[in-house]
Order: sequence, then C-alpha cells, then structure tokens
Amino acid sequence: MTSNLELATWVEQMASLMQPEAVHWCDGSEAENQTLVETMLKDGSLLKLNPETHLNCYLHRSDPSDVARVEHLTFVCTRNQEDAGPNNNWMAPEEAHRKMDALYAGCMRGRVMYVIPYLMGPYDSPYSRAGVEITDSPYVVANMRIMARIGTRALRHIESGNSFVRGLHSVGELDPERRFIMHFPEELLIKSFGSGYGGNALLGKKCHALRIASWQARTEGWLAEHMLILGLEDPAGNTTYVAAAFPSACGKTNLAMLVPPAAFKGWKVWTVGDDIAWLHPGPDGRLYAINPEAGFFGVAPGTSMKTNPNCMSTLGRNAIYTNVALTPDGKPWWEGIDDPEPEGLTDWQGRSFDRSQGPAAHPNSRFTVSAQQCPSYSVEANSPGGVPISAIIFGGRRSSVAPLVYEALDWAHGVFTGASVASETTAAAVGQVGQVRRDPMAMKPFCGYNFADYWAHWNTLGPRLAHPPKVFHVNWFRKDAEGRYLWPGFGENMRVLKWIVERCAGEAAALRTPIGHVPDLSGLDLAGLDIRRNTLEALLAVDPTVWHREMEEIAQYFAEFGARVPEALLQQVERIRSELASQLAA
Ligand code: GTP
Ligand code: SPV
Ligand code: MN
Repeated sequence: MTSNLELATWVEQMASLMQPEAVHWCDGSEAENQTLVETMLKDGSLLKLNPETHLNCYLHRSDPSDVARVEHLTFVCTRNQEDAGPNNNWMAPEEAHRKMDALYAGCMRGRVMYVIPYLMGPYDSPYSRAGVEITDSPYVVANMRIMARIGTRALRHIESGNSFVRGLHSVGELDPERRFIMHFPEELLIKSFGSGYGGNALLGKKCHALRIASWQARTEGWLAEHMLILGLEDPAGNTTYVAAAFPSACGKTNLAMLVPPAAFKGWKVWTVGDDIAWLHPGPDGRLYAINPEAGFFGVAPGTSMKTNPNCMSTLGRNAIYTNVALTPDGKPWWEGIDDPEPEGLTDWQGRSFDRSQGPAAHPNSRFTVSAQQCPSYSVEANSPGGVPISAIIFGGRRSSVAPLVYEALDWAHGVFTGASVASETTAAAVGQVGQVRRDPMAMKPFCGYNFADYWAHWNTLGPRLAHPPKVFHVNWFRKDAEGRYLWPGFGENMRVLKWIVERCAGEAAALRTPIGHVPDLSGLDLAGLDIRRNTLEALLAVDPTVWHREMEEIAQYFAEFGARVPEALLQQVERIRSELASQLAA
C-alpha cells in the first residue's frame, strides 16, 4: 500500500482498533470516484440530479442533527491548558485519547476504511503540507477529492520523506451525544467522531489547514488564516492581491468571485481562494499567500446569477449539493436562487415543502465543487510561490457600529483591528444565530492555540516584512432603523476594493478618525450607483459615543486572556480611548 513504514504501521494499528471489513487506499482517480458514487446511489446517501441541467451532480441529505460545525464539541488537546487558551475547549490529551479510542473501538465493523492521502496547497510548492485522513464515509472521500489534492501524487509526496498530519474520522452513529472533534497539535493528529458534515469531517479543511496549521505556523513563522485570496486587475492590467478574513457565512466566497459593476470597465477580479490562506514572508519582504484548498465548500442560500454569477457558472456540473431543496424535475433549489419556488418542491429533509416547517434548503446547505471550474479562477492560483499580498481585510457582520470600510494606521493598529473583530453568529455552526460575538481575525472557531499568543505572533510578523500589507476593516451588513441593509453589497463591494487598492498605492482621499482612515464622501467611486448622501453618511459614520462603548467591550474581551495579552494591543486600546474621549469632550 505504501513504502512509508510510519504510515503503513499507523493504518494497520487503526484498522485493528476500528475493525473495518476492508481497507481501501484512495488513489483519487475518476474510476474510484465512479465506484464510490455508485455505492452511495445504491445506499441512498446520494441522489442523482437531472443530468440534462446538472451533469454529474448529486444531492446528499445529511442527518438532520448533523448540518453544521459543532464548536461546543470541538477541542484543542494540548499538554498545557494555557496553550489552548480561553478561546478553545480543552481536554487533557490522555483523557481525550481514552475517550476517542473507546468510541473508535470496533466502530467500522461491516464498513470500509478509506485511507485518503492528501496535499494542502499547490503541487511542488514549498508551502504545501500533506495529510492522511482515515474515514468510513464515502461522502467524505468524494468531498475530499474535490476540496484537496488527494491520492497517488499526495502519497508520493509523503513517501519522499515529508511529514504528514494524521486524521481519524468515523461517522459512528451520528449521535450528537457521541460526537467530538479533537485536535492534538503537539502530535499533528486529529480525531473526529460522530459527524459526517463539512468542517467536522473533511479534516483537511478547518481541522488541518487552520487549527493544526495555525499551531505549526506560529512555531515556523508564518500564518494560517480563515481568508479568501483575490487578485484585482485594473484597466491597465496591473493586478493587486488582497486577502480577507470574514467569519463563516459572512461573504468570503462572494467577494472572492466578485463581478465588478458595469461602470468599472476593464476591472477584473481573479479568484485564488475562498476560505483559507497560508501566508509566508517572501524573500523580497512581501507576504505571499497560497490557497491550500482545491475546491469550494460554499453556502448555497443567497447564491444567484444576480449576487454571484461566477459561482453559478462554476456550479451545475460535477458538484455535490448538501441539504439543498429538490425541484420535481431533479434540480437543486434554495432560498435566493434565480428560479422562483416551483410547485412540488422537496425540502432538505426529503419532505414535501411546507413553509411552516422552516426554509426549503437548510440555511447552512452547501455545494462542493472544484475551483478549476470557476470562470474567475486565477492563473496564479496554483503558483508554487503564492501571490504577493498588498492588503489584508478584516470584516464582520454587524448591523451597527462598524463603518463600511476603514484603514488601520499601521501594522500594530491593524493587528488590533483584526483582534477586535466582532460579528453576528450564523448557521455555519450549531447554536443561536444573530448573536454578536468577538471573532478575532475570523478565527474564533479555528485558532489552534491561545489567542493572546496568536496576537503576539501577528505583532512580530509585520516588522519582519520590508513591505507589510496595509490592513483594512469592512462591514457590508450595516442596517438602517427598519432593519434594511444600507449597502447593496455583492458586486458593488468593488467600490470598496477599489478604494483599498488606491490606498495601497498612496491615493484616494480619507479622513483620519480614532479607529483609522475612513473614505471621505468623494473618496469612493460611486459611478453608476444610486445611493443617497445620508445613506452614505450613515454607512461611513464613526460615532464616538458608540465607539467608546465598543472599546469598553474590546478591553473586557482582551482582559479574559490575562497577562498573556500583548502590551501592544493594550496600547492601541488606550490610544483610541483617549482620542475618542477628546472628541467627546470637544
Ligand atoms: P463560509 O464558507 O462559511 O466560510 O462563508 P463565506 O464567508 O464564504 O460566506 P459566503 O460568501 O458564502 O456568504 C454567506 C452569505 O452571505 C450568503 O447567503 C451570501 O449571499 C451573503 N452575502 C455575501 N456577501 C454579501 C454582501 O455583500 N451583502 C449581503 N447583504 N449579503 C452577502
Ligand atoms: C465555515 O464554517 O467557515 C465553512 C464551512 O467554511 S465548514 O467546512 O463546515 O467549516
Ligand atoms: Mn469558512
């Protein structure tokens, strides 16, 4: 199976623990995929969609109790609890191993154990990292095949002596009471049980590429972030690359595939990644980004030709849809899609659709599709050296407080800006939706170690770069008193991206406020946009009273991390507070 003794021994040991009926080493081939699809069509875990409109597309309905990440059941198991920090659930490694191994004992009886070697990042990139996921879910194999570079070539990479992250996964009985996602960063090991869904089960994604990788990145001097990567090409053909961190279901996929408004002739957005970025200081003193993933696991509801045409063109062939609704003629359907709700719709649970039972598609229903199919996929996306990042953008979903866009004063203030991000919770994780919570760098659910150490690590990175990216904050989700979005969003976000690129080039007008530079009313290119002056003022407002209260909350949040919080962050709090106080006094 493999010439790598360490890997062969581990797989053998896991097989004797889990007792599968057979062990299958995945080669990632089309033939293998077809066999898996046939198996799933037979057992009903996949439904074939209409091949005339959706060639080679399938619908998967997950267990209704297993539709999102489970943050309360996700643990970081470090020897020292302080290293996991107040931002993570923690369990002692011995206890966690005991618990998980008890669940794993005999869990694959009558099932096939799939061994998936995978590579996160482009082939032949010094920044790429390998992993091996063991799973009993053919659905996980089919999704991993789209999301990561799996199979023979990844195995060769491991066999040529590269280290790999070990991931164990079993769907178990899909019992929420027997469901855990455990990380052992000191052992480069992940143990997941009881869920077949997304980030809980596709271990290359959040578990490896963020939680374990962020730990490795800290010791090795780079960053693993919950960021999209895009290239913005101006009419003269110059491309500026930016990376943007927004919390789950807060607009990364949409921004990464943006189509500029008609008035922006000659401007193009190129997609490098939509969810995860690995950032490394390069030899020229700039920060370089790769996308460790090969596909998109994107939110379906709200996706349409109007909001995200590039995404709609990416879909429709070779895609797996999870928990969307189904039309009578075998097409996927969700709230916000272009086609009106048809007669005879089947909801995400396979029931005849009845509005009183909730939406037709689950709010966290998703599609899995190869990035190669995306019309805006960048030619640089597979570049082994990555793309140079000129701007880092943080953002959240906030109906008030945060203006449409502002620019941090320098790197240290940029780290503060990222560390103080707050956002309303979404359906991407189990729990209440719409609660404002602190989500530093959009990494609250994904940082594999103590946030205080993470902020300190961010602080050290800027000064190591001769040309650090400028840092910005955006908020597409500010609302008026009636609860309507003030900003049209989607393609119109181009106007904000253009301001950001101009600021990176030392152009575009801005006003200095205590929280950073905000565009003045002439700074944003609003050509072709019908927006009222008072709406714009409301979008760009930085209210000192509101921000004074916000700073109070930020200070309290930082205090939860005790003495480990970097002094530089506390200095930012003091500076902003005193500037706000003088504004209020004036
Ligand atoms: P994850 O995959 O969970 O990490 O999410 P994401 O950050 O990629 O979010 P995505 O782009 O999928 O958007 C999530 C939801 O927000 C979708 O329903 C979108 O339609 C909606 N959305 C995205 N961008 C905007 C925007 O600019 N304005 C508004 N109002 N909604 C948006
Ligand atoms: C997210 O929740 O941020 C996602 C989906 O991108 S999942 O793969 O489930 O993490
Ligand atoms: Mn995400």
